Amino acid sequence: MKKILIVGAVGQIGSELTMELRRIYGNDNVIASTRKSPPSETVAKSGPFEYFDVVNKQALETVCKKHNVDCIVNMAAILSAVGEQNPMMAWDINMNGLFNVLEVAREMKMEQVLVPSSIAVFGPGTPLDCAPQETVLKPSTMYGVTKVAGELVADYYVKKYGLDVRGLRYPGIISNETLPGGGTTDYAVAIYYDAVKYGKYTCFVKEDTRLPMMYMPDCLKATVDLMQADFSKLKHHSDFNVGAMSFSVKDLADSIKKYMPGFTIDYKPDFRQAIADSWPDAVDDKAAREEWGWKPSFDLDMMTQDMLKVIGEKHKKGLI
Ligand code: AKB
Repeated sequence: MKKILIVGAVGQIGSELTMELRRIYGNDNVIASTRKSPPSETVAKSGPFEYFDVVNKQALETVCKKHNVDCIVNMAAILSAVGEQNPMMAWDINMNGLFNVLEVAREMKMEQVLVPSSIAVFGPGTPLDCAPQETVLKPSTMYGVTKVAGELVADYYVKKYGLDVRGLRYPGIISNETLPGGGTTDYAVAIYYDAVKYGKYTCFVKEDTRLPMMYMPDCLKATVDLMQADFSKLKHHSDFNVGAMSFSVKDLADSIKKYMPGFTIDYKPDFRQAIADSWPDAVDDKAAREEWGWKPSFDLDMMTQDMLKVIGEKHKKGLI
């Protein structure tokens, strides 16, 4: 891979993935892009940056030609909670954006496309205790619908055109660099910020809500490992389950209390409870482990210690 375009480089995963790929492939070889929000100083100063809307195919094509892009990582998406407020916008950005990415990659004969999926593909009918790789995919959110359709479309491009398209079903991602926006699993990030700032947190899902989660360093590793995997060895392409941790909100709060004994939590469940209840507790990621060697590193307490340390330092410096 010579030139990688990251679409959605200002978001939670996109911003950190940009820096990780710049570290691996060189700053000038990773073009960050977004629709309108300005990038962080780190992203803006370390390499090329472009503004365009992924639903505008011509704009995407122009940027790809300008930089001789041969790999697109499409991180632009409307997530589950915001998608329920505006389903048509979720469809437009998630599906039409994806089609543009795949079409431009096909027309320009690119080397690779990475299109993320999510645990949101699961829903009623999926075994919720540990979702298998192959199972019923009947999500109840528009975000989930676009992710199921996205996986199918991506696999179609692999079969029909021989395009190298890959993707993983991200669980809730927890990080301390860029805040997530508009997802159901956002509580697992917000809890750390509120713990540091106020010593307490009001959670929008119930304490026994248990979902699959992953710390950002593992998320970056999973993404890069899949991008670097030997395509000929992959049996799956755009729908890999990737597991790391599975914990309830109570487990999460208890983990924080180990390092901040005064921390308190209360619960005010809202519409996101139903979304969380439709997703599995954990996922079976045997296919990812067998086909490209996936192995996570962080457990809940390791993550909590790191999150509290980094967010605590930011707080002391007045950055949050
Ligand atoms: C969301 O909560 O919508 C996302 C996801 C699990 O894909 N974080």
